[in-house]
Amino acid sequence: MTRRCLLVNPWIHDFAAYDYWLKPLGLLQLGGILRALGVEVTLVDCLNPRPQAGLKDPFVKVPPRRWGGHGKFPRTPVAAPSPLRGLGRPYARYGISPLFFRELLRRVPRPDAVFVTSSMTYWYPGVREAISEIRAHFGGVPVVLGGVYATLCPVHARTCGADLVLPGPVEDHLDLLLGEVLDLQVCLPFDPADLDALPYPAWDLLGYPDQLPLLTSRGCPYGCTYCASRHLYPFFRRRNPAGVLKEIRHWAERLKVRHFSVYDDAFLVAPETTALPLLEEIKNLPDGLFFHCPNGLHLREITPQIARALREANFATLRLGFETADRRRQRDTGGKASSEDLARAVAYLREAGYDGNEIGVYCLCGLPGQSAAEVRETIDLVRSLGARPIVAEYSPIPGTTLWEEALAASPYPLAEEPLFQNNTLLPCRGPDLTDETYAELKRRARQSRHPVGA
Ligand code: B12
Repeated sequence: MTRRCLLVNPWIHDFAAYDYWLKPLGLLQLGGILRALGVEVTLVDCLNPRPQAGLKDPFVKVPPRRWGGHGKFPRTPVAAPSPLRGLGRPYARYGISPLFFRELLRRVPRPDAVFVTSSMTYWYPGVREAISEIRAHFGGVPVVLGGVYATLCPVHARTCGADLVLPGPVEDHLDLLLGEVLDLQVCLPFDPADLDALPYPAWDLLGYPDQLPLLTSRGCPYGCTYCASRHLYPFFRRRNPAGVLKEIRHWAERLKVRHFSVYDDAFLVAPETTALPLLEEIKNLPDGLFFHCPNGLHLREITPQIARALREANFATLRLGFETADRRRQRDTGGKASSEDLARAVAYLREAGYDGNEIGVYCLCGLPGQSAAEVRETIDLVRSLGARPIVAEYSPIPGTTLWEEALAASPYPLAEEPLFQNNTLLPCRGPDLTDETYAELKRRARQSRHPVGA
């Protein structure tokens, strides 16, 4: 008997949210795997305000999309959850209306299981709301929760109403999902440990492939103290460049995708293995494909050859992971990059033809023990090198090396309440990083835009 599964990408509840190349990659990877096994798969995407199942959401306006495949989400003010109420900041649900969600659920044939994904830990209220709606509609159908939040906060995630919380990569749970949840006795036609053998994500279910994410590797060989990559993926594994290229061609032809976002944590690390051969081949693809790197690139790997290859392969959005100009903190957080590495990388990228505004450099702000002066110095250094500083507020993440320090530095109960892990709260800031100083730093970074061509 054919099994049916429903995939749900839940809402975001936050003070602010913007769709920066955000797509539910893990959930649709699961969809691709299930389909390859003959399971019927449907998607309900709370973050997609465009028509779904041929229906329009009459309660929200569809915001325009920007070149490259990003844009605003529909925003509906909602009451902040009680732990955040005292802050007096407006809070909202981003995505479709709950009434439309219910209507979409009504259209879905009763599934054998519902799979819900999760992203930022502090977005769990959207997960909880989605699961409660699913339960009300499909009482008795098992609901399984996975994703980043489920992996980083598995105990807390059990309070969201799912029958099963499965932390970690979905491939680790296939025996359980197929055998126990779906009662399906199948032999996997691929090796789940081989990234090149996994079926493609079921992107055709998405309905608006204005850009699609690519993952050429999992994990990162660096162990930066603020980052959860090691915890999410303990081993650094890469795909074969030929396989990635084939996937790019597939989506460009099948879904007419023109923009791809690279989600890797370490795309450029050891570039001769994947990135360089891939970039060389991308150059030979038909014109009009663009690539975006919203996740910080390792700047030590940027050589003149890599810089030219990125440019020639139409890598239009670059974000470099610099984080701080403070030498001691550079070393103490993992030694990923020095100020000299930044200077070299920016110079090579400029030589390769990138405009200063196209080279976005992440500057972490609000790390435990970090002064406002350090952030200012970092912004100024980036600016002086001819690149664009981007302030990235620190989000304390369970399981990271910096977690204990974060707990000690924060006035909030970060461990008990993931809502306080929200980067926009600057939950670990020191006393000198007042709201006014933070606003001044943001202005300073914004004003750092260079005249075009400079
Ligand atoms: C791409 C990315 C972004 C993109 C897009 C966001 C997105 N798609 O969610 C951008 C650049 C916008 C972004 C922004 C930020 N990000 Co980010 N991002 C990532 C990144 C690199 C990849 C996420 C991803 O899609 N991975 C690929 C897919 C395949 O993985 P996945 O969805 O997790 O799915 C796997 C499993 O979870 C599981 N799974 C998934 N769904 C399901 C469902 C079921 C049922 C099951 C069983 C399993 C399962 O199987 C999949 C295969 O293994 C992660 C790091 C990482 N390695 O995961 C950080 C990460 C999620 N981001 C993080 C942070 C800190 C941020 C920022 C706060 C950074 C900043 N200071 O500005 C901002 C916040 C944005 C906001 N508005 O709040 C943190 C998490 C913070 C937190 N508290 O939760 C992470 C973990 C990185 C880190 N530094 O440690 N991010």
